[in-house]
Amino acid sequence: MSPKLLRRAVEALDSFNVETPSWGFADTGTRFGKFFQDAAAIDMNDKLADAGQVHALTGCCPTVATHVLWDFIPGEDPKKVVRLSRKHGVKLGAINPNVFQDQCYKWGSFGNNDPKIRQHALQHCLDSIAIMKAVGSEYLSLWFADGTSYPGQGSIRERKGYFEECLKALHKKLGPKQTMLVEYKPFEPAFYATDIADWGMAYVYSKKAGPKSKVLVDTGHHYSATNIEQIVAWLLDEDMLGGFHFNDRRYADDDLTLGSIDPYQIFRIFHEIHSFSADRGRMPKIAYMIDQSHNEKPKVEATIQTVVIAQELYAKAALVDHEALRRAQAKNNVIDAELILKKAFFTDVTPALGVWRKANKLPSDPLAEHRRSGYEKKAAADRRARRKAMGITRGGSFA
Ligand code: PSV
Ligand code: MN
Repeated sequence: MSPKLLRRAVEALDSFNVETPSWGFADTGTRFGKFFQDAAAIDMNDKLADAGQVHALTGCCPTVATHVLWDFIPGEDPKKVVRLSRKHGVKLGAINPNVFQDQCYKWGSFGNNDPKIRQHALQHCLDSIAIMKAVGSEYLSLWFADGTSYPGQGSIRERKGYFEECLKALHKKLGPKQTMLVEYKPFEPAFYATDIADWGMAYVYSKKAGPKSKVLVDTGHHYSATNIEQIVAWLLDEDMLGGFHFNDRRYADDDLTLGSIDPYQIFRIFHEIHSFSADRGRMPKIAYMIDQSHNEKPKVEATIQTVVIAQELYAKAALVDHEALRRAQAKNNVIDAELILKKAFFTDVTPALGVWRKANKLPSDPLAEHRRSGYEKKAAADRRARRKAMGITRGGSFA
């Protein structure tokens, strides 16, 4: 790696942070069941301790996304969670309202044909804005499970109208430095017509809601073969890209570790961002977040693995020679253009990561250091004992 490229990669790493999700440290599973890990977080203190461990080792995860119903105790001052996060060396990031879990949302939240339920969902989101204010968060991250599972079940246009109304009402209450992110997902739990199924719908809703609303791209929320980097490029060009939920997928919303299936795709996404920044002379403001739930991998390890691969791919994408690419494109030199991307993708950025970690007084191999630290073992023993004391039994017949 030439000194020039090394410098470029290190500079890119300086500007890259990624948010960890509180829910990624707790018990999760599939709809077929859960396989528990002793080290899984029990409460918010555990989740923030785990997030703190990831940040201490990687140096680029200073914030943690929270889910309102899973992380905040109703009636309790949210600042308590802020104090807890400080104790673990992290800050609170995006606030995720939850309008999908309560029984009242069987027929939807913002898309429900009952105005009382729509109002109830809206109030929860407004309460979430109050939490944002209390904890100093910049992002309200919205995902809706709304949709219909059978043709004819609901009026697609009427539901669209309900969504527009509610999102507009919500947008009105955002503070000057607050942004709402609208996430889309093609299916699940709705199987016929999800109310925000793709980036176009999220874009239209955001545009109608107001300038503080942007689109959130969850990399797992696309059909196979969707060209996600093209969506990213369009959203960037329209100044409508607000953030990412990173994960990888093979079939549906698999929540696999970023880059485990298709690292080149994530590289191409980052390339669009670097290319936009090279053309416009400014890096767009994007909230990079992880949205993964691990059932088989140890959760903290999987999160560290994700962060490290995200840094690697971001640094590799920073190495693309934009001028050479432009020249090749101008001449319609397809092979050279493609090879320019491949060259950056296949460059070993380990030296740059090493320099960046050393400069930031971080371990050269965060995953190895985590394993060496014995954190997982200690957390497992502590959390096993606490579960026992609390009378929580989660094992099967061999427990
Ligand atoms: C839904 O699949 C999603 O991607 C949303 O971002 C949720 O907030 C998150 O997963 C956690 O369930
Ligand atoms: Mn998501």
